[in-house]
Amino acid sequence: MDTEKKEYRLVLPVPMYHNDYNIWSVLKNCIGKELSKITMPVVFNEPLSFLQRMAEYMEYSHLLRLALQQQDPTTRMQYVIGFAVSALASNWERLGKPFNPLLGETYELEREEFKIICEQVSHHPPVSAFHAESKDWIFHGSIHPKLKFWGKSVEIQPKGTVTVEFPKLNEAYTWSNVQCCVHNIIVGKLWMEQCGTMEIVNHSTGHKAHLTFKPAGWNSKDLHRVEGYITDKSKHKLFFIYGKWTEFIKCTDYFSYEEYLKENSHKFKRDGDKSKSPNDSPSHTSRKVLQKLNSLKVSPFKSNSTQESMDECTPPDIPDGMVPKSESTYSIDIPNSITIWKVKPRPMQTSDYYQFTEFAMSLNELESGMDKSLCPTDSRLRPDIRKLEQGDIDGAAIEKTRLEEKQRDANKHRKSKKGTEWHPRWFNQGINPHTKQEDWLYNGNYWKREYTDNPDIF
Ligand code: CLR
Repeated sequence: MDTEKKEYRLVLPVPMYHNDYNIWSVLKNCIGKELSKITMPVVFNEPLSFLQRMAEYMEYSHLLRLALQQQDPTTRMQYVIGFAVSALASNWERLGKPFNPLLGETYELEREEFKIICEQVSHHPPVSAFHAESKDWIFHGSIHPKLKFWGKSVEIQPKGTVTVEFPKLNEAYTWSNVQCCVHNIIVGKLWMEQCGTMEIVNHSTGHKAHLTFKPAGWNSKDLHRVEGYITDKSKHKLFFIYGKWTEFIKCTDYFSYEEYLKENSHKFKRDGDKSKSPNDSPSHTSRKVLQKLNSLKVSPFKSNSTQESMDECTPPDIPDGMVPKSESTYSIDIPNSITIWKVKPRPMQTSDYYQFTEFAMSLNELESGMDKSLCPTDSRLRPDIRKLEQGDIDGAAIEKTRLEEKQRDANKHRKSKKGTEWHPRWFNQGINPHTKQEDWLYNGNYWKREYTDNPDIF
């Protein structure tokens, strides 16, 4: 048996090419278009496919093992919260665009504690499905990232739910990820935040976690903050959860939190007053953007966006081009708290490697022996991603165009011939028994490693 601990690569083969292209110069011609249909120059990409990016949810999967070790469903919920939030941590400062997976592309990852298989199951709309399992848990879901372009920011909603199952306990949890906003598309340095609410439901016991990912405000005190509580089935608040999705998640009992609030109420009042300053209204920022958009004869609010999503992640009052700084002095520590999750530091040279985490660095590695076992549609075998990873930008661009054209031709061919519709190989569309909603469910066959009739997508 394999007793030796496997070692994975810690950096990419070459440092990235730092481009000084302006993203606005590409996107200004694309307002109103569906962003998944826009071909972006390869210099805006990071050398990973979105399927590999999805596998990054697994970085802290040991939290699911810890969850299962807890006797009490409320403490299990705490670790599931830790897992759900930690899954988003690798997004911090990652502003490269992962490659759009090709229809039928797959990605597998086998690690000590788990294995995961991902497949691009639909191209328009783009839907990526995944199924991960260990001896203790199953984690699966599908993601359909919907991009909306507001002018100075891009809003990405990862539609779809994810499910964690603990078969030994007959317990299942589901939630949906919050939306992500990329700011400063027109001028300044890009930055990103995740905001909105996340509700994690334990379908067996009725416990719920209600988490709010806060948008950065004027004084940036809330940048990256996550806050919320756990309730039982009769909606009693049991625990208070707080932290930052980029750093840590802590938990304390709800009584300690209320006591803490009472004792510190003077602090919070002052902060609240400040944020309601009367001269918050139409900022210099938005006026400038509107002028710019007017001159292009487009309305930032006319695209196919809805008002409802506008409310979740309102453009912050941060002056154009500026990046909010997280205020480290404002660090709450509430009595009786325990730390559920803490982020691992990024590798030293991360800024020369697309801000990758150590885990991300290893995802496109062709490990020894893989050439024999890998499914021929695996992301690791994509020539455009490999070329970008090796620093060959021109080669990557040529390959990317070739693959996209090849995909278009194949689609056209299938459309013109009856009985040749596309069917994913490892997932079937079905109803998620917990949410009763449509989902993509794994058919259990991938790891048999019988890869015949592979579509020729590369
Ligand atoms: C965020 C976490 C979600 C799943 C998800 C879906 C789409 C991803 C997004 C995450 C992170 C940001 C992302 C986006 C697709 C494109 C965008 C990678 C992982 C990058 C930053 C590209 C932005 C380029 C614009 C400026 C055009 O659960």
